[in-house]
Amino acid sequence: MSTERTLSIIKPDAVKKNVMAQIIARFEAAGLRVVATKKVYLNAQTAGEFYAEHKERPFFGELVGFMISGPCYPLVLEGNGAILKNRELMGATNPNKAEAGTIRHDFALPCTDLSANAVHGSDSPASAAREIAFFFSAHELL
Ligand code: 3AN
Repeated sequence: MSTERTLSIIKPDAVKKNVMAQIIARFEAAGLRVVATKKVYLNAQTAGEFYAEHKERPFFGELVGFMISGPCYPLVLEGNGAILKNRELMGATNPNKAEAGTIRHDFALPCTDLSANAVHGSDSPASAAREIAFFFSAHELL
Protein backbone atom coordinates (compact mmCIF):
# COMPACT_ATOMS: atom_id res chain seq x y z
CA MET A 1 0.00 0.00 0.00
CA SER A 2 1.24 3.52 -0.74
CA THR A 3 1.77 6.51 1.51
CA GLU A 4 -1.48 8.47 1.74
CA ARG A 5 -2.90 11.47 3.51
CA THR A 6 -6.34 11.54 5.08
CA LEU A 7 -8.41 13.97 7.10
CA SER A 8 -9.48 13.23 10.64
CA ILE A 9 -11.51 15.60 12.78
CA ILE A 10 -11.49 15.38 16.54
CA LYS A 11 -15.12 16.42 17.02
CA PRO A 12 -16.51 18.78 19.69
CA ASP A 13 -17.60 15.94 22.00
CA ALA A 14 -14.07 14.52 22.19
CA VAL A 15 -12.58 18.00 22.68
CA LYS A 16 -15.01 18.59 25.59
CA LYS A 17 -14.14 15.21 27.12
CA ASN A 18 -10.45 16.18 27.06
CA VAL A 19 -9.37 13.01 25.24
CA MET A 20 -7.60 14.60 22.27
CA ALA A 21 -4.14 13.39 23.22
CA GLN A 22 -5.39 9.88 23.78
CA ILE A 23 -6.98 9.85 20.32
CA ILE A 24 -3.84 11.22 18.67
CA ALA A 25 -1.82 8.55 20.49
CA ARG A 26 -3.96 5.90 18.74
CA PHE A 27 -3.01 7.37 15.35
CA GLU A 28 0.67 7.50 16.22
CA ALA A 29 0.71 3.97 17.64
CA ALA A 30 -0.78 2.76 14.35
CA GLY A 31 2.03 4.38 12.35
CA LEU A 32 0.19 7.52 11.25
CA ARG A 33 1.90 10.89 11.50
CA VAL A 34 0.12 14.20 12.23
CA VAL A 35 1.17 16.45 9.34
CA ALA A 36 -1.02 19.41 10.33
CA THR A 37 -3.69 20.37 12.84
CA LYS A 38 -5.42 23.50 14.15
CA LYS A 39 -8.32 24.58 16.30
CA VAL A 40 -11.41 25.40 14.23
CA TYR A 41 -14.77 26.92 15.14
CA LEU A 42 -17.14 25.82 12.38
CA ASN A 43 -20.29 27.83 11.76
CA ALA A 44 -23.57 26.83 10.11
CA GLN A 45 -22.24 27.73 6.69
CA THR A 46 -18.84 26.03 6.89
CA ALA A 47 -20.19 22.93 8.66
CA GLY A 48 -22.96 22.70 6.05
CA GLU A 49 -20.41 22.95 3.24
CA PHE A 50 -18.18 20.31 4.78
CA TYR A 51 -21.08 17.86 5.14
CA ALA A 52 -22.82 18.92 1.89
CA GLU A 53 -23.10 15.30 0.72
CA HIS A 54 -25.48 14.66 3.64
CA LYS A 55 -27.67 17.71 2.95
CA GLU A 56 -30.77 15.65 2.14
CA ARG A 57 -30.37 13.24 5.06
CA PRO A 58 -32.78 13.63 8.00
CA PHE A 59 -29.90 14.10 10.45
CA PHE A 60 -28.22 16.94 8.54
CA GLY A 61 -29.53 19.75 10.78
CA GLU A 62 -28.62 17.85 13.93
CA LEU A 63 -25.14 17.10 12.57
CA VAL A 64 -24.46 20.75 11.67
CA GLY A 65 -25.83 21.89 15.05
CA PHE A 66 -23.51 19.50 16.83
CA MET A 67 -20.44 20.43 14.79
CA ILE A 68 -20.87 24.11 15.68
CA SER A 69 -21.46 23.38 19.38
CA GLY A 70 -17.76 23.83 20.18
CA PRO A 71 -14.31 23.84 18.66
CA CYS A 72 -12.97 20.88 16.73
CA TYR A 73 -9.49 19.90 15.56
CA PRO A 74 -9.07 18.75 11.96
CA LEU A 75 -5.88 16.76 11.49
CA VAL A 76 -4.07 15.62 8.37
CA LEU A 77 -2.73 12.13 8.95
CA GLU A 78 -0.07 10.56 6.76
CA GLY A 79 1.07 6.98 6.48
CA ASN A 80 0.91 3.73 4.62
CA GLY A 81 -2.72 3.11 3.64
CA ALA A 82 -3.73 6.01 5.89
CA ILE A 83 -7.33 6.30 4.66
CA LEU A 84 -8.34 2.73 5.46
CA LYS A 85 -6.16 2.56 8.56
CA ASN A 86 -7.88 5.62 10.01
CA ARG A 87 -11.33 4.17 9.21
CA GLU A 88 -10.36 0.97 11.05
CA LEU A 89 -9.09 2.91 14.05
CA MET A 90 -12.34 4.95 14.19
CA GLY A 91 -14.78 2.04 14.23
CA ALA A 92 -18.44 2.02 13.21
CA THR A 93 -20.39 5.27 12.76
CA ASN A 94 -22.65 4.28 15.66
CA PRO A 95 -20.41 4.08 18.76
CA ASN A 96 -22.86 1.62 20.31
CA LYS A 97 -21.94 -0.79 17.50
CA ALA A 98 -18.24 0.02 17.30
CA GLU A 99 -15.82 -2.73 18.36
CA ALA A 100 -13.96 -2.43 21.66
CA GLY A 101 -10.56 -0.88 21.08
CA THR A 102 -11.80 1.49 18.37
CA ILE A 103 -11.81 5.23 19.00
CA ARG A 104 -15.59 5.55 18.77
CA HIS A 105 -16.16 2.68 21.19
CA ASP A 106 -13.54 3.87 23.65
CA PHE A 107 -14.20 7.63 23.56
CA ALA A 108 -17.78 8.24 22.31
CA LEU A 109 -19.75 6.08 24.75
CA PRO A 110 -22.27 6.55 26.21
CA CYS A 111 -23.80 7.84 22.98
CA THR A 112 -27.35 8.96 22.39
CA ASP A 113 -26.67 11.41 19.54
CA LEU A 114 -24.99 9.75 16.54
CA SER A 115 -23.51 13.08 15.49
CA ALA A 116 -21.35 12.97 18.60
CA ASN A 117 -19.06 10.11 17.66
CA ALA A 118 -15.65 11.57 18.60
CA VAL A 119 -14.01 11.58 15.17
CA HIS A 120 -14.52 12.04 11.47
CA GLY A 121 -12.41 10.24 8.85
CA SER A 122 -12.25 10.57 5.08
CA ASP A 123 -13.72 7.53 3.34
CA SER A 124 -11.91 7.61 -0.04
CA PRO A 125 -8.93 9.23 -1.77
CA ALA A 126 -11.28 11.76 -3.43
CA SER A 127 -12.90 12.68 -0.10
CA ALA A 128 -9.50 12.93 1.56
CA ALA A 129 -8.24 15.37 -1.08
CA ARG A 130 -11.38 17.53 -0.84
CA GLU A 131 -11.54 17.48 2.95
CA ILE A 132 -7.84 18.24 3.46
CA ALA A 133 -8.10 21.21 1.09
CA PHE A 134 -11.25 22.35 2.92
CA PHE A 135 -9.28 23.01 6.11
CA PHE A 136 -5.63 23.46 5.11
CA SER A 137 -3.70 25.58 2.64
CA ALA A 138 -0.79 24.10 0.67
CA HIS A 139 1.59 26.09 2.88
CA GLU A 140 0.20 24.49 6.03
CA LEU A 141 0.83 21.05 4.56
CA LEU A 142 4.55 21.49 3.84
P1 3AN B 1 -18.82 8.08 9.00
O1 3AN B 1 -18.37 9.34 9.73
O2 3AN B 1 -18.72 6.88 9.87
O3 3AN B 1 -18.16 7.93 7.67
P2 3AN B 1 -21.21 8.97 7.57
O4 3AN B 1 -20.31 9.56 6.52
O5 3AN B 1 -22.28 8.02 7.12
O6 3AN B 1 -20.38 8.27 8.73
O7 3AN B 1 -21.96 10.15 8.33
C1 3AN B 1 -21.31 11.37 8.58
C2 3AN B 1 -21.60 11.79 9.99
O8 3AN B 1 -22.99 12.01 10.12
C3 3AN B 1 -21.28 10.70 11.04
N1 3AN B 1 -19.92 10.73 11.48
C4 3AN B 1 -22.21 11.07 12.15
O9 3AN B 1 -21.65 12.12 12.94
C5 3AN B 1 -23.42 11.63 11.42
N2 3AN B 1 -24.48 10.64 11.29
C6 3AN B 1 -24.51 9.56 10.50
N3 3AN B 1 -25.68 8.89 10.65
C7 3AN B 1 -26.40 9.59 11.55
C8 3AN B 1 -27.69 9.43 12.13
N4 3AN B 1 -28.48 8.40 11.79
N5 3AN B 1 -28.11 10.34 13.02
C9 3AN B 1 -27.32 11.39 13.37
N6 3AN B 1 -26.07 11.60 12.84
C10 3AN B 1 -25.63 10.71 11.96
